[in-house]
Parts: sequence; C-alpha cells; structure tokens
Amino acid sequence: MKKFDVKQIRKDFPTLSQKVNGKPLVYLDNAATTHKPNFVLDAMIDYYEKHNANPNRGAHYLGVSATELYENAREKVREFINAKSNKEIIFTRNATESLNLIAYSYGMKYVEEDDEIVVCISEHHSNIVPWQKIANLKKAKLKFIYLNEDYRLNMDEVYTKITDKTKIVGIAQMSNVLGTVYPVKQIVEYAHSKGAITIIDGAQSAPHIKIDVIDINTDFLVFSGHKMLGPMGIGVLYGKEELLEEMPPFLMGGDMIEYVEEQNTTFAELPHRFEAGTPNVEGAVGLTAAIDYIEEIGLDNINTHGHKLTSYALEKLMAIPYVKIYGPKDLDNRGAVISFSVEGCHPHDVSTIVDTYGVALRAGHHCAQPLMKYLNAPATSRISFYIYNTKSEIDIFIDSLKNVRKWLGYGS
Ligand code: 7TS
Repeated sequence: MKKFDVKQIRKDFPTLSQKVNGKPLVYLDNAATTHKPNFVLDAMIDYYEKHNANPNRGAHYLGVSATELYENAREKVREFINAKSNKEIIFTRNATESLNLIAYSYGMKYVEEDDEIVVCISEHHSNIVPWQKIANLKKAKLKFIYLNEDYRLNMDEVYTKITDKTKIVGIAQMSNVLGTVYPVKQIVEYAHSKGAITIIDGAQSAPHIKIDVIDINTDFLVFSGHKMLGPMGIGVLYGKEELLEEMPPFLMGGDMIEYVEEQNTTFAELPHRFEAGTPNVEGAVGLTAAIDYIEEIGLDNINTHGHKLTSYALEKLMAIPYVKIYGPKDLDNRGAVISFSVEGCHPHDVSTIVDTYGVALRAGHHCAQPLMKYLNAPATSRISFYIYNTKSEIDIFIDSLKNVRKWLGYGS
C-alpha cells in the first residue's frame, strides 16, 4: 500500500487546480460526484484511441479487444466486492438504474398483495420511488425504519418493522444526508431470518468502506462509478446468482437474447441477460482504472483520511453557535458527509455565498425529501469529503461560512 500523501494525490486531479470566482477551487461536494484522476481519464482516452469497437459482436481484432476490456472490468468489480462469480456483476448506468432493475424484475415477480417492503427513512429517492411503484401495483405496503434522536438506528426499530410479511428490505449503507453508517450485516441477518431478501445501496459507502458481499451476505448491492473516481454513466448491480437466475430481464433488445423467433425469445445467460444494447465500455474501462487507483491508495487509508477531515470539520462547525448539524456528532459509524443549517439563512443562499469564495457544497433536499420532512428541515447545506480534500480547505470553508450571515445582514 502506498503512503497516503494528499499533496501528491491532488496532482493527479486536473479539475482541482482550477480557480473558481478567482479563488482556488475547494470542492466539498463529493457525495454528489467525485473528480477523476488522470489515470482514469487516460484509460478512457486509450480505450477510444486503441480499442474502440462494439463488444460481444464481431470477431475482429478490435471487437475482441473491447470485449476483453469490458469483461476485465467485470472481473475487477467482482474482486472489489468479493462476489463469488462474474455472473453476479451486472453493469448498469448508475445506482438508480440498478435499484429500478431489482424493483421491476424481482419486485414485479415476487411481491404480492399485503407483502411488505421495508426501507429506511434516510433513503435516497432512488431507493424509495421504485418501491412506491411496486407497492402500488401489487397492493403491498411500503414501511419505513425511523431513526433515533442521534440520527442513528436502533435495532429494536428494525426488529419491529421487519416482519414475517416482509419480502424486501432496502437500506443505504451510508446516508448521503446524515453520514450515518448503518449496521447492514445485522440488518441482513435479521431480514433473512424473516424470509426477506436484502438490497444494500452502496452509492455512498463503496467509495470509502471495503464491502465484502459474502461476509455481509446481502442478496443485492448497488453502486455508481462516478462517486468513486470513475466516469458517469456506469453503475453496478450485484445479485446472488441463484436470485438473478430466476429473475426476468428488465430491458429487452440486442445482446440479452439467446434465440429470437417471430413471436418468442429465449434469453442469454447471466450476466448478459440484464445488459441489453451496446454497453458502456468506456465507462467500464474508466471504472476499472478508478478501482485500481483506489486500491493503490487503499480503502483503509481513504476511510481514515475521511474520518480525520470529518472530525476536524465537525469540531469547527460545532463551535459556531448558529450552525445546526443534522447527523451523528462523533465518528462512531459515520462517514465523510456533514449536513448542516445556518440559522436564519436559506441553504441555497449559503451555497451561493460560499461559492464566491471558491467553495463548492450542495444545498437542497439531497434527493431525500421523506427524510427532510422527518427531520422537519425543508433543506440543508452539505459538505462531503474525498481523498483529495485537506484540512486547509475546511478552514477556507469555515471562514467563508462565517461571512454568510454578514452578507445577509446579520451582525455576525
Ligand atoms: N443512493 C444514494 C445513497 C445516493 O447518495 C445516490 C446519489 C444515489 C443512490 C443515486 O446515485 P446515482 O448515481 O444513480 O444518481 N446521491 C447524490 C447526492 O447525494 N447528491 O447528488 C447525488
């Protein structure tokens, strides 16, 4: 494992050397998407310059080369999450598409009237809206696990909400708003004891925490490449082979078939059955490079760095009397995402003002409106860190934040 050296790492990211509004960019919106190192950008250019072809089709040199790169990416992802087989790795556009695939394929086949689907109140819309649709279509019930006052989850709430009627339990391993990291292994174990299957949304956790699907024993896992240094437009669905084997295809067309007759079709083997149409080879190549880059630095180092920055930022934010933090205030089971509000200021004003100091943060409902309603907060501001962020960037952010209320006419 390489020594963790932020100065060196920053040199790999061309976007970070830009100025914004005349100030050095301080990018604190990594939960939305991360920037891409040259290693990833170069891999994608190399693909187009030397290998570009439509995979799984022609037997010509480039076609074989593109197919190899695409399948190497599948192997890379399999290793990354310790899945048993490449058949269990399906490439999608993003975590959202992966969740929709599970809902439309597994949900439509297995959910029945009066069944229950259980999700956490802090889910991203992509792990709520597809289930609302399935619940409506099937006359099933969508139930929510609520949180404690410290924004953590009490296992008693899990034991109450997951019942013998529960068919599906879906939970993000790390909340994109609160930063809370949930005890997914225990939740999976309990869901299984009640006969339910489990979906872990790893969109926020995969970039920071080593995920071992065999150890967690989840039935499905989803994540997006773009939140872990990879390009946009490539996502992953992991599913246990025995479940995927029994699931109907989600999208129909080229590449996912075995034989097509005028009126009937038989479908391809896994994983191709779930990958209709020309795949995103460029994205898969970029994701391979991103995983290589992350593994070179080491997920343990990345997680430790995130914790250091989070602890520093929490301390600074808690020292400001008019700032309220939405999320755990210590590092116990918590990731590198901090949501907060500034008394008397709309989060959009906060982000617009800090932007003039070069600071990029996110404001709004973070695609988690049910959580916002539960927290009684119409919107929050959010900072989120990744490998290239530094304590001095947090200092710049805190200084800019201290100017927000002055700008808006408050004394301090
Ligand atoms: N699940 C979680 C936990 C997320 O944070 C997000 C995106 C998604 C799913 C969807 O990912 P996508 O790649 O399919 O869009 N979260 C955010 C965010 O917090 N700010 O912008 C996107």
